[in-house]
Amino acid sequence: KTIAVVGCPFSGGQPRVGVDKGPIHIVEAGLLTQLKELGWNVQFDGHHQFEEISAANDPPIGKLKNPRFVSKVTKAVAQVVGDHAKKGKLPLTIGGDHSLAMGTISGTLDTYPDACVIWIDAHADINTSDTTDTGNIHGMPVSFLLGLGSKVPEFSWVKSSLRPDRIVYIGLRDVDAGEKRILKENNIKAFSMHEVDKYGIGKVVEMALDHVTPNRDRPIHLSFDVDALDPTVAPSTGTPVRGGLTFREGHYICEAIYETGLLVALDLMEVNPSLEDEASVKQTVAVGCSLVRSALGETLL
Ligand code: DIR
Ligand code: MN
Ligand code: MN
Ligand code: MN
Repeated sequence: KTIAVVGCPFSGGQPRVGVDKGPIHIVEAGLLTQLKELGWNVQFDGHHQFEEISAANDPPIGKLKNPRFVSKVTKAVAQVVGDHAKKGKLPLTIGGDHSLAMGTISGTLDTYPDACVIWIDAHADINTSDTTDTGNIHGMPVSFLLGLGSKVPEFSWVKSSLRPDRIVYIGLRDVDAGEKRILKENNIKAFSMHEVDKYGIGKVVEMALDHVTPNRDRPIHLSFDVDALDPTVAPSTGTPVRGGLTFREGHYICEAIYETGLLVALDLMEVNPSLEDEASVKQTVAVGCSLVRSALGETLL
């Protein structure tokens, strides 16, 4: 079985420079070799190349910042991810900021219309073009995939066929008021850190899987924002929030999803090697690599 690695050096969905260097550091840290050692065939055609659209040529559409740039890049990523998936490969997309998931999940849904999404994050990333306070599109990909909010023609290509009962969150702890309303109104299942504390991670993952794939038969797209982890575990990320997943809780999620045998696509997002000191960067990059290994079959024994 082949992993197709899609490196996405992209930061246009949020304001902090450096998250575009995430995939470069993660590949340089040896992830591809590590995956080969797990027995995978690894295909890597180099980091995704795209022409930047400068902010001067990309004024906001409504509140959305860098809308044309984000749309162009994520659309290209949707195509690449979809092509790999249709050839039976497992796309691993390394970000870059989480707006990229508009593309990766569109590619997955195009290939597997009945796929479900497990979204690991401190944030719900479900603001609409109407509710967003920041205008940063990395806080909105889920709303586009669900087809919520006012339509933005620039993003009409996004697969908006994801059903609200086919996505589940784990790790939330920084959710905007408008997002809380959207989650409630659409009955979207979310396990915040409160539920992780209450039930333990083993039970939470089981309940999450029971929600999106009760018969354990639907393809799973795992989208992992490294800021789901506690900042002591993954410090180098753009919007750290205290009180996050431990090292083991993060890895357990990945291991348990691998064990289902249903994983068809994986995102690792928001590693920013320009933030915090050198040791923190090294630690965050290493954790990113080990999360991916766990999701792709590495076991402790
Ligand atoms: C905030 C922060 N909810 C926003 N979101 C994210 O900008 O919409 N931070 N994703 O990482
Ligand atoms: Mn986040
Ligand atoms: Mn983010
Ligand atoms: Mn995110």
